[in-house]
Amino acid sequence: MTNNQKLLAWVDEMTTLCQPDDVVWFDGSKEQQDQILEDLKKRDAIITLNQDKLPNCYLFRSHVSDVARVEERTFIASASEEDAGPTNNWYEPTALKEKMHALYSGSMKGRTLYVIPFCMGPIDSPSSRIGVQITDSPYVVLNMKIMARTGQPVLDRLGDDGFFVPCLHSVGYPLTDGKEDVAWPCAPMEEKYIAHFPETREIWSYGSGYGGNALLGKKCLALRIASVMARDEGWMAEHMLILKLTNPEGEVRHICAAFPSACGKTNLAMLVPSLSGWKVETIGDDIAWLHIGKDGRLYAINPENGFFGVAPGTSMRSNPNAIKTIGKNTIFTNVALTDDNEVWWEGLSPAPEHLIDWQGQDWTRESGTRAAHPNSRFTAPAAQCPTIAPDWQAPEGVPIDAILFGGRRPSTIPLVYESFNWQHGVFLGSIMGSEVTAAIISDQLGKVRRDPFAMLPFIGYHVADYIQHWLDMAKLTDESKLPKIYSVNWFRKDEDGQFIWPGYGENIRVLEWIFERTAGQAGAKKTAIGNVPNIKDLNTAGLNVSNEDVDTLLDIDKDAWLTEAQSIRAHFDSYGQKMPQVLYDELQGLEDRLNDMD
Ligand code: OXD
Ligand code: MN
Repeated sequence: MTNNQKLLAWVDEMTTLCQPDDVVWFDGSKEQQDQILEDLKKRDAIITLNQDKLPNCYLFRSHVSDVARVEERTFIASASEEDAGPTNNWYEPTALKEKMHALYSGSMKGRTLYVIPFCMGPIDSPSSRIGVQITDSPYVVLNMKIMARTGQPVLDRLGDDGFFVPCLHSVGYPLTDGKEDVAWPCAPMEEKYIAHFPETREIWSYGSGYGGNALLGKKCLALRIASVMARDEGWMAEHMLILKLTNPEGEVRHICAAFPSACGKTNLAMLVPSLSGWKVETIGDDIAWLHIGKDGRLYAINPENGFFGVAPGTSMRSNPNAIKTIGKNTIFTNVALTDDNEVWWEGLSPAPEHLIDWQGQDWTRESGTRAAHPNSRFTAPAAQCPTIAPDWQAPEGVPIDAILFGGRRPSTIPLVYESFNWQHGVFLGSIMGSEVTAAIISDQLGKVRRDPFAMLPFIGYHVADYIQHWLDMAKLTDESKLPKIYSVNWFRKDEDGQFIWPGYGENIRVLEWIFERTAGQAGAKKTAIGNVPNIKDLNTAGLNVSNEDVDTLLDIDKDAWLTEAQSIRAHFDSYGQKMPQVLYDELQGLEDRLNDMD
């Protein structure tokens, strides 16, 4: 198995602390997975789905209180509070370890402690990083098997003295003194801690079994801890999809795109183009690790091995490739169950007469409640995606030609525009935001919630230092070799509140313009905010949108932008003294150019 003394000693130490009944090293084998499934079935903690329609697919229902990432219980425990910055919850590391030590003490009584060696990124990629997760959740083991490369090949790569990020996880529900288990064990909210120790590269998670709180390779390692490693080592860990775009002539470009949640990242990564001859292939749908390659260009790998996608809204219309991906070997969490033992969620298809909802209750169309939880998920192997790029696991990654920053902005922000240069592009990333809609927080309606680089909950250090790191990347190479940077906005609305742009497959028209800009072909007009396509520069053939509406989508409203600039200044100010001065210079430049407009 392994001779890595550090790993063996850590597992011993954690076993003594957590006091499980058993210790199992997860080797990734089918036998071990089958054993885990059997154990879960015995205690009614898993629902076997219709194996003819959905082979090797299972459904889990979480506890009602454990349904999403808990940002208010997520901590960056850096040695100094200043290093966590204004956007993270900070906790003094020694005090936090003491507190959590007490919680972990005996927390796995009556349970099995699993050791999961995992690799974020292809096993043979120099850009990959290894973690080892200790967990008492069999659900986590099954999900980690899909989301990361796991088992013996990881230990082989780790070797006797390789580096790994120790990731300790317990659901926080010890079966002390014969206490009965429940289907979804977890701890009360005030006992949940999702803790990151950036200096020592450690992750300690306690009390939650769900998603990013518990599958520690994803947000905790591949974003929060990796963002710190990336700053120290001169690379970037970003909340971005990666796609491969091929034009009708067979030429290829690679694009990374960052969007806040609920903006259709997975849909864009698996886009079905409405223009014939164009092809989109998927490399990743959530996270990109970017390194400068030998030729000075920026290369991306997808550190993940699967998709942990939001189910509601996913359908044959919105994302047929996702639907095809999740037809087998998939774990569903908190979706509804049909009378045929299949799955259903809002937006999939017209609602059936009868369902069992995500809490296990009978549901009919008259119930007036949601049958699937809004954050219900599928966990599916990336290799099953019909559009997965053949080279999605290339160890060196793929060279990135363009980076897109997007958000949900009903007004002001045009469909697409291009930054003048890298520094201006970093400015575009730093001002990203999404308008708050009635579905979220009503007292903030219409306000823009800023989410720089879509990384707000995922930066493992001070947000201003993170932005400085983006600026510094240009010093590591010749700037002309870096990707061009774009702002996109599919979500402009008209006076009646209707979306102007059809989105989905029609977004290929925007990608086409970007493709051609990277080839120095398509035209654009230089404006106060950046380079914006003229209407003739966009391919509108066969598009069911009037020229007047396309004009609106590309228009720059001086007054709206001056108001936007004020809101950006307040946003920058809220990040304190450390904000790089060049960003204020960019803001001033924007205001000056706007004031020069007629
Ligand atoms: C995710 C998220 O689950 O961004 O990917 O929250
Ligand atoms: Mn995400």
